[in-house]
This record gives sequence, structure tokens and C-alpha cells, in this order.
Amino acid sequence: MKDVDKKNEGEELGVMARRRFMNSAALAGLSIGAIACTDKAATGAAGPAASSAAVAHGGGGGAVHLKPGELDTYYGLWSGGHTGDMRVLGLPSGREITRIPCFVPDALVGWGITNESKKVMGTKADGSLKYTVADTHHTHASYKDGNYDGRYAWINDKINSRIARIRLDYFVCDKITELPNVQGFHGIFPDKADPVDPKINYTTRVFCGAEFSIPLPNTVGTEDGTKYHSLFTCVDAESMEVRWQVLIDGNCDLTATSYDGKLAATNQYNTEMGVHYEDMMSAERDACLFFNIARIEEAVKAGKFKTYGDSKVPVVDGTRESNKDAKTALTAYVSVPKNPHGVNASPDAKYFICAGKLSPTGTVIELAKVLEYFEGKLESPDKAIVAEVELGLGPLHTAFDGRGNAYTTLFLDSQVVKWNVEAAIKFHAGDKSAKYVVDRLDVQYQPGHLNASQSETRAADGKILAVGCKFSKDRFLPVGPLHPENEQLIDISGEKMVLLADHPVRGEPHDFIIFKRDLLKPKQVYALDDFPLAIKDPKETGVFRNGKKVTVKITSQAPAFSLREFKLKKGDEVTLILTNLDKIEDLTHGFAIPKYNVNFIVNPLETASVSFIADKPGVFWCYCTHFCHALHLEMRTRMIVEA
Ligand code: K7E
Ligand code: CUA
Ligand code: CA
Repeated sequence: MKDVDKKNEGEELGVMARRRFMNSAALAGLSIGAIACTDKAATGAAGPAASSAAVAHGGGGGAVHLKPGELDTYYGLWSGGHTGDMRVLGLPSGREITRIPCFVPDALVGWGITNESKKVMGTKADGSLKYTVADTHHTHASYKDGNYDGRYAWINDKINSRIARIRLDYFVCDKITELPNVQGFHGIFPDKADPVDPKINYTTRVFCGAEFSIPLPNTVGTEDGTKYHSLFTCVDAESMEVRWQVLIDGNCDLTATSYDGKLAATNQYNTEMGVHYEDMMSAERDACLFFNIARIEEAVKAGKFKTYGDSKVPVVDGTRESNKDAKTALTAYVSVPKNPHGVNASPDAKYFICAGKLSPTGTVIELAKVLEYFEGKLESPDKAIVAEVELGLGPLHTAFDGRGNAYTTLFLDSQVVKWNVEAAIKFHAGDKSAKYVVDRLDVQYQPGHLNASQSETRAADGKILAVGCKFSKDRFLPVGPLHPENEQLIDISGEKMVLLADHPVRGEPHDFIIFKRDLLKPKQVYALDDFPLAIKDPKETGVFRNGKKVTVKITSQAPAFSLREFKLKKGDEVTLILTNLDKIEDLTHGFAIPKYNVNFIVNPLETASVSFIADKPGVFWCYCTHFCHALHLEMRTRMIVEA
């Protein structure tokens, strides 16, 4: 393993930090970084020494190779990136267990094909899907008492500004909401308590940041970016309706929430309100923008809002100009260095940490001081900064081990730096002997998100850390020009980080969370009554005609469908309903109709339906697509469409 980098622990730190701020000359910084990392690849920083250390280590994350039949200790909920789904991994093995489709059709489960899933996804007037692409980045789960409660997870779609909710009892997406009047919906974080009612110690809101400012209303006409706007959105965790939005200066990137429910924040990299990237990186400092949730909701209640366009959502004014008086302010803009990325809440509930991205620093903001500012006791919100220390080049995201240490990815340095938050605060306060950097580990390569087991909860356990490396280069067999990303697993139970494993993943997950397995209690069989269309008895099945409108009701029980054949007429408007009456765990059937582009599954006691026009006459063998029985191949029925 590489020696701890001494260069960041010297006295000239402050000077270096300033000198190493990226300026426009380093615009190509990202590609410079990529080249630098190729060099590192050659030196093999995490070579055989690291692997044998991992084997010997044995603590924390434990073995990554589980024996056959052994179960993982953690669930990982991974954003699926371009595939628009959520991936479920077992950790520490890194095995992908399933994918939960959300924003994009999925032929395995029939997502985007069944009427039930289309209703969740949203359709156009002609019944086709409103959107078929997505770009998911961030996934977070509901909280109770500062820990995950296993009810819900949420995931964002940056392209079409949608937020999806996943029910963690059945591992299915049950609601999707499109946010009004925003573009580039990026950061997402559930609240952890109510700011006013102490009895509500669980998630009831989800906050969503919009990264791109747009003209409001969105009409062409001005090139002046200061006339563009971004909104910070609050979505109701239960109804998934948009509760309110805040008009802000600058933009939103990532989002964090405090444990007491009083504060949410988003880091801003475009306080310049530029429309070109040179403008977006022209200032030396940007901001971490804090929202006073209780005051915002009071303002909404008091009717101090406007609405935009067709949207009825109340929008309160969170711009700098309107929020100068701290005692009534809805927002506070804390100045942080150049184009920050990532804002993360420490598990001791005390701090938010912004990573510098174009500045080599991490900024620690004390939440108690932000609240003091809102009470008028602090002259500037910037006084809430208790540390701003150099970490390395390209800091992006931060995770925690629950023992006072933070782990920040350094995109340009291709490293994870482990640093002690209280030591950094001492160093910042003038104690230059405070060694806040604890360890550095080379990763392969260019890490973005990272997260530790239970990191963003009060139950952070400091066992394992996963790192989403954006470039895998030489780590896997080459598969043409598109390389997988490399999700690396690191043991963080000791003083030194130890690299445990590489795992290729299809692009591009971005973010993920790691859950103790006993916090989730998934159900494996549905209740028949969960589905209004459920067919409870095979005797109720058949073809039911009302003019051109035809309902076909079928049930499945291995190895047969209740109908051996069913007859339709060309031009019929068909709705086919299928209930799986098998009630044994893991006994899933599928239903595919050749040439009709239909394929979906029904899990035990699940009901699903599809609608289509019987526009092609002939005989069509509908067959079971999910291996269920020795007679699986024979599990078919004939759809006979008369001309
Ligand atoms: Cu850093 Cu979209 Cu979370 Cu990617 S963002 S890494
Ligand atoms: Cu039923 Cu295969
Ligand atoms: Ca900037």
C-alpha cells in the first residue's frame, strides 16, 4: 500500500490550498486527472500487497467470498444509472441480487408493459409511455429515529425530473412524481424528523434539488443566466405529491438533511448563475444553501407564495435579496470554495460536509451554528464554518464510520482520504499539530460516490466502504470501447483502509446506500386482495365481450393456465387479466404473446393486466416465460384471432 501522503499535513497547507485552487487554465482538469491515473495504473498501487493484506485482515467487512448458501450481512441499494432502475446488491459479496425497474421498461417483470406499471410510470393520451429513458443518480431510504426503517427508498431521474418511490416490503416501485418547473433534478434526501412535532421522528418529506436553472416561464428570449431560476422541491413521502418549492439564487446539486428535521441543504456550484461553464467556475467561492424548513412551511401556510404556469405548487421566495434578515430568513447561503460537490450529514448529527471539487478542500459546517444564525445570534452564516481543510484534488463525496472519521473521494487523485473531523476542526482553529488526515488509499480509478455501511444514519457501523470508481481501465477483461465502472469494496474497520474487492458494474450507478440486512423484512407472497382485478377462482375465467371491448380473464397454476385457448376477433380492444393462484414462495409465472410485444410476470398471488388491439389475425401461442415446473415449456395457451 502507498505511504500516507505527507504533503497535506505540513504547515504550508493553507498556502497550498489557495495555490491549488483550480482556475480556468485547469479547465481540462478532468482529462488531466485521467491521464495521471493511467500512470498510476502502471505502478499498480493496489497490487498483490494490498490483496494479501485484505485476506489477512478478516475484520469489519469480513470475507468477500461467501460460502455457497451463506447470506450477505448487508443489502446495498444501488442507483442503476442509465438503466433507470434500482439495483439490489448483497454485501460484502458484491453479488447483484435483483434490479427494481422504476423509470424505464423492463421485459423481465413486464414493467412498462402491464397496465399497473404504466399507471405508475405515466402515459400519454394514446396510452403509450410518456418517457422511456432515465438517468438515475441518487438513492436514499426512509428514516425513523435516525436509522433506516425499511419502509421506502427513493431514486431520482435527472433527465425528466422524476422521483420514484420503492416500497421496500415488496421491492417494487409504486409511485413516480414529475417535479414541475425544474430541469436536471439531481440531489435527493428524505428528512429524518419533523422540525416542529417531536412525535414525528421519521421521514415525511423528501427534498429534491434542481441542478439546472431555467427561464420561468420556460420561454426563449434571454441569454442572461441571472434571469434563470432553480427551485428546491419538497415532496410528501406518503402521497408523493409536491408540497412546496423554494425559488433560489444559484443552483442545487446534492442534498442533505439534519437529524432534527430543522434543516436541509444543497451545495451550489453555480452561484455565478452562468449559462456557460467558464462562467460557472469564475468565482473562487460558491455556497452551501440551507433551508429553514419550519419557516418555509409557515410561509406557505400564511399564503406568502406564488405559483408558476400550470403548476398549483406554492413557491416561496428563498433568494438572497429577500432573505437578508436572519430572524425571518427562509434560507442561508454559506460560502464554500469553488464549485463544491456533495453535501453529507455526519452520523453524530453535528455537521454537514461539503467537498470542494475544484478546490482541494473539505468544508465542515456546524448545524447548531446555522440555527444560531437563523436566531440572529451569528452575524453571518459563514461563521458556521468550523473547518476548511485540504484533502487532495477533486474531492466529491463523503462517507462516515461513526467513529468520528470521514472518507472523501478524490476524483483527480484517484484516492479515498480518511480524515478525522474533530482534528480538522482543531487544525482549522489554529492547532497546526492536529493531524487530521488518517489514511489515504489509491482506488482504481477516479472515484465519484462512496458510502460506508449505514453511513448516513446514526447507526453508522464503520465496517465496509464501497467506492464507485468512474473508470475501470485495466481492471477487467476488455469488452470493447465501453468499460464497466468499478465498484470497489474497502474494509474500514481498522485504522488503515484495506482494499477487498473489485466489482464491474454497468454504467452508471453514481450513488448507493448500504443497509444492515435485518432492517429489511421483504414479503415473498402477495395478498390476492392487494389487486382490485384479482381473479380468485379459475371458474371465473373466460372471454367476456362487450361489443369490441373484450376482457380475457386467466389464472395460472403450475403447470397450466386456466384457459387452454381463447378466441378474439380482429380489431378487438382487449384487456387481458392474469392472476397467479400459486401461493408458494418463488413460484412465478410469465405470460408472453408472440408478435404482440407482450411479456410480463405474475408473482405468487399477484394480478397483472395488459391492454392491446387484436390487430393481427392468426394463432398465437401465449407461453409462460418464467421457468416454473417440469412442464414449464408445455405451459401455454392459444390466442386465436379470427379475421
Ligand atoms: Cu457526484 Cu450525480 Cu451524485 Cu455522480 S453525482 S458521482
Ligand atoms: Cu409457468 Cu413457467
Ligand atoms: Ca462556481
